[in-house]
Amino acid sequence: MSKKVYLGMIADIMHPGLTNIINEGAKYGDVVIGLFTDKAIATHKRLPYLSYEQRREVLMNIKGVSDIVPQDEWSYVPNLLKYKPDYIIHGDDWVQGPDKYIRDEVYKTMEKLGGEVIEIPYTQGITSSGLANELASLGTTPQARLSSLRRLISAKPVVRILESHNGLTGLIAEHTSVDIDGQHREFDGMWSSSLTDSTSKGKPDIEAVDLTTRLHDLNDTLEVTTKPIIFDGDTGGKVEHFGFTVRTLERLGISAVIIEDKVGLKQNSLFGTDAVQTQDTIEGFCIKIKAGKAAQITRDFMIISRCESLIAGKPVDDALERCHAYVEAGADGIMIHSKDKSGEDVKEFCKRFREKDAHTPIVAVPTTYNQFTEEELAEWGINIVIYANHMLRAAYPAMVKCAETILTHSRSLEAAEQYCMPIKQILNLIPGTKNK
Ligand code: SPV
Ligand code: MG
Repeated sequence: MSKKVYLGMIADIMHPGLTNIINEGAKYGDVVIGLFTDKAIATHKRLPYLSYEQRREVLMNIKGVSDIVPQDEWSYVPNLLKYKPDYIIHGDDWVQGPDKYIRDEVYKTMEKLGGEVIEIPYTQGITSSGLANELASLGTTPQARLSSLRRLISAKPVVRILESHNGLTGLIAEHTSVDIDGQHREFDGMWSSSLTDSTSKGKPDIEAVDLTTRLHDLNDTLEVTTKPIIFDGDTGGKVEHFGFTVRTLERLGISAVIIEDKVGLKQNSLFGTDAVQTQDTIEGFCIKIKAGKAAQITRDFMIISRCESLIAGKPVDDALERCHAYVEAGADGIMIHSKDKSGEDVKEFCKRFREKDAHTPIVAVPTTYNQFTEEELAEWGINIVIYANHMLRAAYPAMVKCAETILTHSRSLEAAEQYCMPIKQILNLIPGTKNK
Protein backbone atom coordinates (compact mmCIF):
# COMPACT_ATOMS: atom_id res chain seq x y z
CA MET A 1 0.00 0.00 0.00
CA SER A 2 1.35 3.41 -0.84
CA LYS A 3 2.24 5.85 1.91
CA LYS A 4 0.18 8.88 2.88
CA VAL A 5 1.81 12.33 2.72
CA TYR A 6 -0.02 15.21 4.44
CA LEU A 7 0.45 18.75 3.15
CA GLY A 8 -1.33 21.73 4.72
CA MET A 9 -2.15 24.55 2.32
CA ILE A 10 -4.18 27.72 1.92
CA ALA A 11 -3.63 27.61 -1.86
CA ASP A 12 -5.15 31.00 -2.56
CA ILE A 13 -2.64 31.95 -5.21
CA MET A 14 -0.93 28.97 -6.81
CA HIS A 15 2.74 29.51 -7.56
CA PRO A 16 5.86 27.42 -8.29
CA GLY A 17 6.82 27.31 -4.59
CA LEU A 18 3.62 25.36 -3.88
CA THR A 19 3.77 23.03 -6.89
CA ASN A 20 7.35 22.28 -5.89
CA ILE A 21 6.21 21.07 -2.44
CA ILE A 22 3.46 18.95 -4.02
CA ASN A 23 6.02 17.36 -6.39
CA GLU A 24 8.43 16.70 -3.55
CA GLY A 25 5.63 15.17 -1.47
CA ALA A 26 4.55 12.91 -4.34
CA LYS A 27 8.01 11.27 -4.23
CA TYR A 28 7.10 9.82 -0.82
CA GLY A 29 3.53 8.67 -1.53
CA ASP A 30 -0.02 9.90 -2.11
CA VAL A 31 -0.32 13.59 -1.34
CA VAL A 32 -3.34 14.49 0.79
CA ILE A 33 -3.85 18.24 0.96
CA GLY A 34 -5.18 19.60 4.25
CA LEU A 35 -6.90 22.63 2.78
CA PHE A 36 -7.30 25.41 5.37
CA THR A 37 -10.90 26.56 5.73
CA ASP A 38 -11.84 30.24 6.08
CA LYS A 39 -12.42 29.55 9.79
CA ALA A 40 -8.89 28.18 10.24
CA ILE A 41 -7.35 31.16 8.45
CA ALA A 42 -9.46 34.03 9.76
CA THR A 43 -7.97 34.31 13.24
CA HIS A 44 -4.41 34.38 11.85
CA LYS A 45 -4.43 36.08 8.47
CA ARG A 46 -6.65 38.00 6.15
CA LEU A 47 -9.23 35.87 4.41
CA PRO A 48 -8.09 34.40 1.09
CA TYR A 49 -9.26 36.00 -2.15
CA LEU A 50 -10.83 32.70 -3.26
CA SER A 51 -13.47 30.78 -1.30
CA TYR A 52 -12.75 27.28 0.07
CA GLU A 53 -14.67 25.68 -2.82
CA GLN A 54 -12.77 27.72 -5.43
CA ARG A 55 -9.41 26.85 -3.90
CA ARG A 56 -10.44 23.19 -3.75
CA GLU A 57 -11.44 23.26 -7.41
CA VAL A 58 -8.02 24.60 -8.44
CA LEU A 59 -6.14 22.04 -6.33
CA MET A 60 -8.17 19.11 -7.63
CA ASN A 61 -6.78 19.86 -11.06
CA ILE A 62 -3.16 19.91 -10.02
CA LYS A 63 -0.95 16.96 -10.86
CA GLY A 64 0.27 14.99 -7.85
CA VAL A 65 -2.71 15.79 -5.58
CA SER A 66 -4.46 12.55 -4.50
CA ASP A 67 -7.02 13.85 -2.06
CA ILE A 68 -8.18 17.07 -0.38
CA VAL A 69 -9.52 17.26 3.17
CA PRO A 70 -10.57 20.35 5.12
CA GLN A 71 -8.20 21.62 7.82
CA ASP A 72 -10.45 23.52 10.20
CA GLU A 73 -7.81 24.67 12.72
CA TRP A 74 -4.57 26.61 12.36
CA SER A 75 -2.95 23.75 14.27
CA TYR A 76 -2.19 20.58 12.30
CA VAL A 77 -2.63 18.31 15.30
CA PRO A 78 -6.37 17.47 14.99
CA ASN A 79 -6.01 16.46 11.33
CA LEU A 80 -2.79 14.52 11.90
CA LEU A 81 -4.54 12.50 14.62
CA LYS A 82 -7.54 11.99 12.35
CA TYR A 83 -5.76 11.00 9.11
CA LYS A 84 -2.58 9.45 10.60
CA PRO A 85 -0.29 10.19 7.64
CA ASP A 86 3.08 8.45 7.23
CA TYR A 87 4.66 11.79 6.37
CA ILE A 88 3.92 15.45 6.72
CA ILE A 89 5.71 17.80 4.38
CA HIS A 90 6.29 21.52 4.98
CA GLY A 91 8.62 24.27 3.75
CA ASP A 92 11.52 24.98 6.13
CA ASP A 93 10.30 28.57 6.63
CA TRP A 94 8.52 27.54 9.84
CA VAL A 95 11.82 26.82 11.65
CA GLN A 96 11.75 30.44 12.80
CA GLY A 97 9.08 33.08 13.27
CA PRO A 98 5.53 33.02 14.59
CA ASP A 99 4.74 29.50 13.34
CA LYS A 100 7.56 27.84 15.25
CA TYR A 101 5.16 26.47 17.89
CA ILE A 102 3.13 24.87 15.10
CA ARG A 103 6.27 23.03 13.99
CA ASP A 104 7.00 21.84 17.53
CA GLU A 105 3.47 20.44 17.88
CA VAL A 106 3.74 18.68 14.52
CA TYR A 107 7.04 17.01 15.46
CA LYS A 108 5.60 15.74 18.76
CA THR A 109 2.43 14.41 17.12
CA MET A 110 4.25 12.69 14.25
CA GLU A 111 6.62 11.05 16.70
CA LYS A 112 3.64 9.70 18.62
CA LEU A 113 2.11 8.42 15.39
CA GLY A 114 5.37 6.83 14.26
CA GLY A 115 5.47 9.08 11.20
CA GLU A 116 8.05 11.44 9.81
CA VAL A 117 8.33 15.19 9.14
CA ILE A 118 9.89 16.22 5.84
CA GLU A 119 11.12 19.78 5.57
CA ILE A 120 12.02 21.03 2.17
CA PRO A 121 13.98 24.16 1.33
CA TYR A 122 11.85 27.15 0.80
CA THR A 123 11.62 28.35 -2.81
CA GLN A 124 13.52 31.63 -2.87
CA GLY A 125 11.97 34.77 -4.25
CA ILE A 126 8.34 33.71 -4.24
CA THR A 127 5.92 33.43 -1.33
CA SER A 128 2.17 33.40 -0.93
CA SER A 129 2.22 36.37 1.43
CA GLY A 130 4.46 38.33 -0.95
CA LEU A 131 1.99 37.73 -3.77
CA ALA A 132 -0.96 38.57 -1.51
CA ASN A 133 0.68 41.91 -0.64
CA GLU A 134 1.16 42.65 -4.34
CA LEU A 135 -2.48 41.83 -4.98
CA ALA A 136 -3.63 43.97 -2.06
CA SER A 137 -1.69 46.91 -3.46
CA LEU A 138 -3.80 46.66 -6.61
CA GLY A 139 -6.85 47.44 -4.49
CA THR A 140 -10.28 45.88 -4.55
CA THR A 141 -13.60 46.08 -6.35
CA PRO A 142 -16.85 47.28 -4.77
CA GLN A 143 -18.38 43.78 -4.99
CA ALA A 144 -15.37 42.00 -3.45
CA ARG A 145 -15.28 44.50 -0.58
CA LEU A 146 -19.04 44.43 -0.07
CA SER A 147 -19.28 40.64 0.22
CA SER A 148 -16.26 40.26 2.51
CA LEU A 149 -18.18 41.17 5.69
CA ARG A 150 -20.55 38.19 5.46
CA ARG A 151 -17.56 35.91 4.87
CA LEU A 152 -15.80 37.31 7.92
CA ILE A 153 -18.88 36.87 10.12
CA SER A 154 -19.18 33.21 9.20
CA ALA A 155 -15.44 32.54 9.48
CA LYS A 156 -14.53 34.34 12.72
CA PRO A 157 -15.70 33.99 16.32
CA VAL A 158 -15.82 37.79 16.45
CA VAL A 159 -15.31 40.47 13.80
CA ARG A 160 -13.29 43.48 14.95
CA ILE A 161 -14.18 46.88 13.48
CA LEU A 162 -12.41 50.23 13.97
CA GLU A 163 -13.86 53.70 13.49
CA SER A 164 -12.47 55.63 10.56
CA HIS A 165 -13.39 59.19 9.57
CA ASN A 166 -10.86 59.99 6.84
CA GLY A 167 -8.21 58.46 4.58
CA LEU A 168 -5.54 58.50 7.26
CA THR A 169 -7.61 56.63 9.86
CA GLY A 170 -8.66 54.28 7.05
CA LEU A 171 -4.97 53.49 6.51
CA ILE A 172 -4.58 52.83 10.24
CA ALA A 173 -7.50 50.38 10.21
CA GLU A 174 -6.20 48.75 7.05
CA HIS A 175 -2.56 48.28 8.05
CA THR A 176 -2.16 48.25 11.83
CA SER A 177 -1.28 44.81 13.16
CA VAL A 178 0.29 43.16 16.19
CA ASP A 179 1.65 39.69 16.76
CA ILE A 180 0.63 38.34 20.16
CA ASP A 181 1.50 34.79 21.29
CA GLY A 182 2.16 33.67 17.74
CA GLN A 183 -1.14 35.09 16.58
CA HIS A 184 -1.38 37.81 13.97
CA ARG A 185 -4.05 40.38 14.81
CA GLU A 186 -5.51 43.17 12.74
CA PHE A 187 -8.80 44.97 12.29
CA ASP A 188 -11.33 43.33 9.99
CA GLY A 189 -12.93 46.50 8.73
CA MET A 190 -14.03 50.08 9.31
CA TRP A 191 -16.99 51.85 10.95
CA SER A 192 -18.09 55.09 9.35
CA SER A 193 -19.38 56.74 12.53
CA SER A 194 -21.86 59.60 12.46
CA LEU A 195 -20.32 60.89 15.71
CA THR A 196 -16.71 61.10 14.53
CA ASP A 197 -17.64 62.08 11.01
CA SER A 198 -19.68 65.08 12.14
CA THR A 199 -17.34 65.95 15.04
CA SER A 200 -14.33 66.06 12.71
CA LYS A 201 -16.29 68.59 10.64
CA GLY A 202 -17.04 70.65 13.75
CA LYS A 203 -20.74 69.77 13.54
CA PRO A 204 -23.05 68.08 16.10
CA ASP A 205 -24.11 64.44 15.71
CA ILE A 206 -27.74 65.24 14.81
CA GLU A 207 -27.91 64.20 11.15
CA ALA A 208 -26.90 67.75 10.20
CA VAL A 209 -24.13 66.39 7.95
CA ASP A 210 -26.16 65.15 5.01
CA LEU A 211 -25.70 61.79 3.31
CA THR A 212 -24.10 63.27 0.17
CA THR A 213 -21.41 64.97 2.24
CA ARG A 214 -20.76 61.87 4.33
CA LEU A 215 -20.39 59.67 1.28
CA HIS A 216 -18.24 62.21 -0.53
CA ASP A 217 -15.76 62.13 2.33
CA LEU A 218 -16.06 58.37 2.84
CA ASN A 219 -14.61 58.14 -0.66
CA ASP A 220 -11.22 59.09 0.85
CA THR A 221 -11.35 55.92 2.96
CA LEU A 222 -12.57 53.82 0.02
CA GLU A 223 -9.65 55.09 -2.09
CA VAL A 224 -6.92 53.79 0.20
CA THR A 225 -8.41 50.66 1.81
CA THR A 226 -9.74 47.24 0.84
CA LYS A 227 -11.45 46.06 4.05
CA PRO A 228 -15.23 46.06 4.53
CA ILE A 229 -17.03 49.17 5.77
CA ILE A 230 -20.09 49.35 8.02
CA PHE A 231 -21.95 52.62 7.56
CA ASP A 232 -23.68 54.39 10.45
CA GLY A 233 -26.96 55.35 8.77
CA ASP A 234 -28.37 57.17 11.83
CA THR A 235 -32.19 56.84 11.67
CA GLY A 236 -32.13 55.95 7.98
CA GLY A 237 -34.13 59.12 7.33
CA LYS A 238 -37.57 58.97 5.77
CA VAL A 239 -38.87 55.57 4.67
CA GLU A 240 -39.20 56.92 1.13
CA HIS A 241 -35.52 57.95 1.12
CA PHE A 242 -34.00 54.88 2.73
CA GLY A 243 -34.20 52.68 -0.38
CA PHE A 244 -32.12 55.22 -2.30
CA THR A 245 -29.53 55.23 0.49
CA VAL A 246 -29.27 51.43 0.34
CA ARG A 247 -28.65 51.45 -3.41
CA THR A 248 -26.03 54.20 -3.15
CA LEU A 249 -24.18 52.31 -0.42
CA GLU A 250 -24.23 49.09 -2.41
CA ARG A 251 -22.92 50.82 -5.51
CA LEU A 252 -19.96 52.10 -3.46
CA GLY A 253 -19.15 48.65 -2.09
CA ILE A 254 -20.21 49.32 1.51
CA SER A 255 -21.01 46.01 3.26
CA ALA A 256 -23.69 47.05 5.72
CA VAL A 257 -25.76 49.94 7.02
CA ILE A 258 -26.88 50.18 10.63
CA ILE A 259 -30.04 52.19 11.25
CA GLU A 260 -31.42 53.04 14.67
CA ASP A 261 -35.07 52.86 15.73
CA LYS A 262 -35.48 56.55 16.49
CA VAL A 263 -37.65 59.25 14.95
CA GLY A 264 -37.50 63.03 14.98
CA LEU A 265 -34.34 64.90 15.91
CA LYS A 266 -31.67 62.32 16.60
CA GLN A 267 -29.04 62.98 19.24
CA ASN A 268 -26.06 60.81 20.07
CA SER A 269 -27.07 57.68 22.01
CA LEU A 270 -24.43 58.17 24.68
CA PHE A 271 -26.48 61.08 26.09
CA GLY A 272 -28.89 58.33 27.14
CA THR A 273 -31.99 59.77 28.80
CA ASP A 274 -30.29 63.19 29.23
CA ALA A 275 -31.49 64.06 25.73
CA VAL A 276 -35.09 63.95 24.58
CA GLN A 277 -35.25 61.26 21.91
CA THR A 278 -38.21 59.35 20.57
CA GLN A 279 -38.11 55.69 19.66
CA ASP A 280 -40.00 54.62 16.55
CA THR A 281 -42.88 52.16 16.90
CA ILE A 282 -42.07 48.55 16.08
CA GLU A 283 -44.43 48.73 13.09
CA GLY A 284 -42.94 52.00 11.84
CA PHE A 285 -39.37 50.74 12.01
CA CYS A 286 -40.26 47.41 10.39
CA ILE A 287 -41.69 49.31 7.41
CA LYS A 288 -38.33 51.06 7.01
CA ILE A 289 -36.40 47.77 7.21
CA LYS A 290 -38.68 46.24 4.58
CA ALA A 291 -38.28 49.25 2.29
CA GLY A 292 -34.51 48.92 2.52
CA LYS A 293 -34.55 45.17 1.85
CA ALA A 294 -36.86 45.67 -1.12
CA ALA A 295 -34.48 48.21 -2.65
CA GLN A 296 -31.37 46.06 -2.21
CA ILE A 297 -29.75 44.74 -5.40
CA THR A 298 -26.92 42.49 -4.20
CA ARG A 299 -27.39 39.38 -2.09
CA ASP A 300 -24.59 40.25 0.29
CA PHE A 301 -25.44 43.77 1.50
CA MET A 302 -26.65 43.81 5.13
CA ILE A 303 -29.25 46.00 6.77
CA ILE A 304 -28.65 45.91 10.51
CA SER A 305 -31.30 47.21 12.92
CA ARG A 306 -30.09 49.06 15.94
CA CYS A 307 -32.24 48.95 19.03
CA GLU A 308 -32.21 51.97 21.35
CA SER A 309 -34.46 50.58 24.10
CA LEU A 310 -31.68 50.22 26.69
CA ILE A 311 -30.35 53.69 25.83
CA ALA A 312 -33.86 55.05 26.44
CA GLY A 313 -34.00 53.37 29.87
CA LYS A 314 -36.45 50.66 28.83
CA PRO A 315 -36.13 47.03 30.00
CA VAL A 316 -34.40 44.16 28.21
CA ASP A 317 -37.85 42.68 27.45
CA ASP A 318 -38.65 45.68 25.27
CA ALA A 319 -35.35 45.34 23.38
CA LEU A 320 -35.99 41.62 22.83
CA GLU A 321 -39.50 42.14 21.51
CA ARG A 322 -38.25 44.78 19.10
CA CYS A 323 -35.18 42.91 17.85
CA HIS A 324 -37.08 39.71 17.12
CA ALA A 325 -39.64 41.77 15.20
CA TYR A 326 -36.90 43.54 13.24
CA VAL A 327 -35.38 40.19 12.22
CA GLU A 328 -38.84 38.99 11.24
CA ALA A 329 -39.16 42.09 9.03
CA GLY A 330 -35.95 41.14 7.20
CA ALA A 331 -33.06 42.68 9.15
CA ASP A 332 -29.79 40.84 8.46
CA GLY A 333 -28.41 41.60 11.90
CA ILE A 334 -29.19 43.55 15.03
CA MET A 335 -27.18 46.01 17.05
CA ILE A 336 -27.94 46.29 20.73
CA HIS A 337 -26.73 49.54 22.24
CA SER A 338 -26.34 50.60 25.84
CA LYS A 339 -24.43 53.17 27.86
CA ASP A 340 -24.55 51.13 31.05
CA LYS A 341 -21.02 50.66 32.36
CA SER A 342 -21.61 47.21 33.84
CA GLY A 343 -22.50 45.57 30.53
CA GLU A 344 -25.04 43.45 32.44
CA ASP A 345 -28.00 44.61 30.34
CA VAL A 346 -26.27 43.79 27.04
CA LYS A 347 -25.13 40.45 28.39
CA GLU A 348 -28.64 39.53 29.52
CA PHE A 349 -30.07 40.69 26.20
CA CYS A 350 -27.61 38.57 24.19
CA LYS A 351 -28.20 35.48 26.28
CA ARG A 352 -31.97 35.75 25.98
CA PHE A 353 -31.90 36.74 22.30
CA ARG A 354 -29.79 33.67 21.51
CA GLU A 355 -32.35 31.39 23.24
CA LYS A 356 -34.76 32.16 20.42
CA ASP A 357 -32.41 33.10 17.59
CA ALA A 358 -29.12 31.22 17.31
CA HIS A 359 -27.80 32.76 14.10
CA THR A 360 -28.74 36.39 13.41
CA PRO A 361 -25.51 38.38 13.85
CA ILE A 362 -25.40 40.63 16.93
CA VAL A 363 -23.39 43.85 16.80
CA ALA A 364 -22.18 45.64 19.93
CA VAL A 365 -20.48 48.98 20.52
CA PRO A 366 -18.79 48.58 23.91
CA THR A 367 -17.77 52.20 24.40
CA THR A 368 -18.89 52.38 28.03
CA TYR A 369 -18.57 48.72 29.05
CA ASN A 370 -15.04 48.56 27.66
CA GLN A 371 -13.65 46.27 30.38
CA PHE A 372 -14.69 43.19 28.41
CA THR A 373 -12.40 41.61 25.83
CA GLU A 374 -13.62 40.58 22.39
CA GLU A 375 -13.37 36.98 23.49
CA GLU A 376 -15.72 37.61 26.42
CA LEU A 377 -18.18 39.51 24.21
CA ALA A 378 -18.12 36.63 21.73
CA GLU A 379 -19.05 34.28 24.56
CA TRP A 380 -22.17 36.36 25.16
CA GLY A 381 -23.12 35.68 21.53
CA ILE A 382 -21.84 38.90 19.95
CA ASN A 383 -20.51 38.59 16.37
CA ILE A 384 -19.25 42.10 15.60
CA VAL A 385 -17.48 44.46 17.98
CA ILE A 386 -17.20 48.09 16.88
CA TYR A 387 -14.63 50.46 18.41
CA ALA A 388 -16.78 53.40 17.39
CA ASN A 389 -14.91 56.61 18.18
CA HIS A 390 -11.39 55.87 19.39
CA MET A 391 -9.28 57.28 16.54
CA LEU A 392 -10.82 60.73 16.93
CA ARG A 393 -10.84 60.59 20.73
CA ALA A 394 -7.13 59.77 20.67
CA ALA A 395 -6.18 62.43 18.12
CA TYR A 396 -8.09 65.43 19.50
CA PRO A 397 -6.46 65.74 22.96
CA ALA A 398 -3.03 65.29 21.39
CA MET A 399 -3.70 68.12 18.94
CA VAL A 400 -5.01 70.47 21.64
CA LYS A 401 -1.96 69.75 23.83
CA CYS A 402 0.31 70.58 20.90
CA ALA A 403 -1.53 73.86 20.14
CA GLU A 404 -1.38 74.90 23.82
CA THR A 405 2.33 74.12 23.99
CA ILE A 406 3.07 76.35 20.98
CA LEU A 407 1.10 79.19 22.62
CA THR A 408 2.86 78.70 25.96
CA HIS A 409 6.36 78.92 24.50
CA SER A 410 5.75 81.26 21.57
CA ARG A 411 7.57 78.71 19.40
CA SER A 412 7.16 75.12 18.25
CA LEU A 413 10.38 73.57 19.60
CA GLU A 414 8.79 72.11 22.76
CA ALA A 415 5.62 70.98 21.01
CA ALA A 416 7.59 69.29 18.23
CA GLU A 417 9.81 67.49 20.70
CA GLN A 418 7.00 66.31 22.96
CA TYR A 419 3.97 65.85 20.79
CA CYS A 420 4.95 65.56 17.12
CA MET A 421 6.25 62.81 14.90
CA PRO A 422 9.51 63.63 13.08
CA ILE A 423 9.20 65.39 9.70
CA LYS A 424 11.06 62.50 8.05
CA GLN A 425 8.42 60.11 9.33
CA ILE A 426 5.45 62.10 8.06
CA LEU A 427 7.09 62.54 4.65
CA ASN A 428 7.33 58.79 4.29
CA LEU A 429 4.03 57.92 5.96
CA ILE A 430 1.88 57.63 2.89
CA PRO A 431 2.68 54.80 0.49
CA GLY A 432 3.75 55.99 -2.96
CA THR A 433 4.96 59.40 -1.78
CA LYS A 434 8.50 59.26 -3.12
CA ASN A 435 9.86 58.61 -6.62
CA LYS A 436 12.14 55.61 -6.39
C1 SPV B 1 -21.51 56.52 16.26
O1 SPV B 1 -20.34 56.15 16.33
O2 SPV B 1 -21.84 57.54 15.66
C2 SPV B 1 -22.58 55.74 16.87
C3 SPV B 1 -22.30 54.91 18.06
O3 SPV B 1 -23.70 55.83 16.42
S1 SPV B 1 -22.63 55.93 19.44
O4 SPV B 1 -21.84 57.13 19.34
O5 SPV B 1 -22.31 55.17 20.62
O6 SPV B 1 -24.07 56.26 19.42
MG1 MG C 1 -23.99 57.46 15.15
